[in-house]
Amino acid sequence: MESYHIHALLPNQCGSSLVQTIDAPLSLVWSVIRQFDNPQAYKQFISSCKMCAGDGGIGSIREVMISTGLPAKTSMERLDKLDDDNHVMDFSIVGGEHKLVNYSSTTTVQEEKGRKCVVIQSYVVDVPAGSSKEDTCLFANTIIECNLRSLAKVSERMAAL
Ligand code: A8S
Repeated sequence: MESYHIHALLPNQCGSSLVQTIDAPLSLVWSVIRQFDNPQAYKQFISSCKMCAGDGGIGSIREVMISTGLPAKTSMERLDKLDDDNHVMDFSIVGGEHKLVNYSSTTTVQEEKGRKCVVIQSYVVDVPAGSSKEDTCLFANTIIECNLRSLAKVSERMAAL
């Protein structure tokens, strides 16, 4: 499972991986993550999302509108992998108005003891000219940490129903 998160980094790139334990069954958590056409199901900072190509399968493209207050307006994102057997999803950012150029990420879910699971999200992104690896990763990590905490909340609420 860890091997999904090993990404080669070019000299001008940085990356990281974030881990979240969730007190809900894997099948439920995966059902929330896998909906490429509905990232707002758990991601923060998104005001809306529209599909530009595909219907949520591999190769689909979505355009995500970002809420005000962030240094970003839109993001065009392509679904690169959706593996329902191993619970792995990859997507890349292919355009938009923001500073995460060449961003690509992998999200996996694994079962833990009990009714728990562990979600790992890793990514690679270009470091923009005039910025440092540390600042670029800190920015992306902050967003992803918020999203993973939100995924945990949403899933745990659903699991309690
Ligand atoms: C994800 C991860 C990230 C999304 C970032 C890091 C983003 O959607 C936001 C602000 C930005 O400046 C970049 O898994 C971008 O979605 C909230 C628009 C890409």
